[in-house]
Amino acid sequence: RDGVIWMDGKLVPWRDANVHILTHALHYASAVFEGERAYGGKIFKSREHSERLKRSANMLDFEIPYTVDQIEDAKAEVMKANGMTDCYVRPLAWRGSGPDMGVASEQNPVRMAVAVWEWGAYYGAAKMKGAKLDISKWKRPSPETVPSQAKASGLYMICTMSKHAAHAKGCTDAMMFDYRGYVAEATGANIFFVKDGEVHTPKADCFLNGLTRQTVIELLRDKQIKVHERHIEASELEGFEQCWLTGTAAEVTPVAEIGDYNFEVGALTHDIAETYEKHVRA
Ligand code: AKG
Repeated sequence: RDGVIWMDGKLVPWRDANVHILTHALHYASAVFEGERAYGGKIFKSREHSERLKRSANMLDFEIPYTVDQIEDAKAEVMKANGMTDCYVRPLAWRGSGPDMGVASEQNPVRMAVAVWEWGAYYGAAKMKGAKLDISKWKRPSPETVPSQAKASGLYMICTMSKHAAHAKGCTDAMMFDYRGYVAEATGANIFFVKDGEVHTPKADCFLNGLTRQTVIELLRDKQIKVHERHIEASELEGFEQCWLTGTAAEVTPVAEIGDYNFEVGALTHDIAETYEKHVRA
């Protein structure tokens, strides 16, 4: 693959952007990242993503040695160097290899990289016809167990396992319940439901309150549509008429099935997907 990656303040060829095998993050998951999309040369909610990256690192007990402005510059620099205007942007920060090996990482340098690449429809054909979701056996843990508002690589472990299980069953992705049994989210996207013209979405109290989730809620409220952020029981799935997923990568993707339940890819789903698309490009 060609192109360059921004790494610790320098642009390095894609193939040379490597780390040492004793990198703390590889052994103990001390890494945080962001997922951003640029549309027409401009990253949607760029500053919010950079601020969240720094906050996520703080939640994992490390400090990124760059200011938000410097992170903004790094993203712009790597996009320009790769000649990209419409792309996915992936900043990553982690604890590198230190003088000693072990769980504690105070002495390990904090490192950072930003990669960009083209990423089309996250769920492929499901963007049009609706995703098919498996129900994961893994539950999103309590915020007393993990820092759920950090976009931390380690928290994706159960997401990867859930998505593998879903793929093995021919599904697009998986929906996870939380530790209490409430509906939580998909493996890399938040979830919304429609019933009687109103929207219901799980309260983000044990999973990441996505920037796309927040944007979609605002866009719906601008349309005078009622949005209920609340705990959703498994038994309610049967009564919902439409369903969609939101995420930077996923954008707004309709859901056609969750386990044995079917949903219509209906008017409101199409409408919010289109409104979101216009909004991010505006
Ligand atoms: C996003 O960029 O929307 C994510 O949350 C990351 C999901 C992924 O990497 O698949």
